[in-house]
Amino acid sequence: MNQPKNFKLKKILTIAGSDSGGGAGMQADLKTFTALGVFGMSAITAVTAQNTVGVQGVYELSSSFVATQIDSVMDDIGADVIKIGMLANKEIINTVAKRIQKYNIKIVVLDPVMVAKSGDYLLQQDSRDALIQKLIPLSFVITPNLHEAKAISGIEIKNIGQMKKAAQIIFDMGAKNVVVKGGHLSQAKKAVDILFDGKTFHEFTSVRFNTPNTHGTGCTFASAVAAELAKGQNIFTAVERAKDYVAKALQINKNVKIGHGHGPVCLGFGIE
Ligand code: PXL
Repeated sequence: MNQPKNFKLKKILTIAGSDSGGGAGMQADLKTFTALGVFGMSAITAVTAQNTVGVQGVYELSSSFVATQIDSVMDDIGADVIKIGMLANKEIINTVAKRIQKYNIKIVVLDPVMVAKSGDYLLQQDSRDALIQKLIPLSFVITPNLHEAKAISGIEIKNIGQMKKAAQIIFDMGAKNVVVKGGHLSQAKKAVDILFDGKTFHEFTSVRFNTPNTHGTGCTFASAVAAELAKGQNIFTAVERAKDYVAKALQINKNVKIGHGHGPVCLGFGIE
């Protein structure tokens, strides 16, 4: 594809864990960035030994080596947007917060990853307060699912009214925008996500797909939001397009068999 002479490629740094199975984590992030036409870079926080069935092991990198990776990228290449996924522990959270401040990154998409679908912990349980205190105030948008929204806000979430209440509480912690993803809301026929920008609650509704291939949905969604923001979209349009992207990915992947469990959402091609 020929780009016009004045084309300015947008760059995103994902700070996230590696999923050896290729379905979630930084693998999902980089595939999504590529599919949406932005240049992806990575600082790995933890390496998981993982497949579509579960997580067999987690190896956390030292926070100082996470910092070194971020410095390597920022000192030479730079980033228009930072997307954050699995952070593993509070030392890494503190380091990432300091680097965001050092490099004065304004567009930070925070996916507050806590637990894998298999139930394995991706953030040590004593680290929630550090996430709230250090990273939420630095984030342009945070994208919790219902489980994470409950853990952060401290309230029970069983309906759309409570999703809005949680979004308000998390907004008051300092995030500029909050997307509470309602995909796990039981009994609902549609998947409803709430975006709160401090003034208005926007509701995004989509059909629920009947597919086992849902691994990496959260990473893919947050990465698509990050890509659209990098390309200059406002938060409403970025969320709208990211939802659309995930819906298309779920359509495309539904007949693909990868592994014996929950197959990946994002194959990285076939949409654009
Ligand atoms: O989907 C959350 C997530 C994020 N990062 C890594 C993961 C997962 C889920 O399995 O493995 C590395």
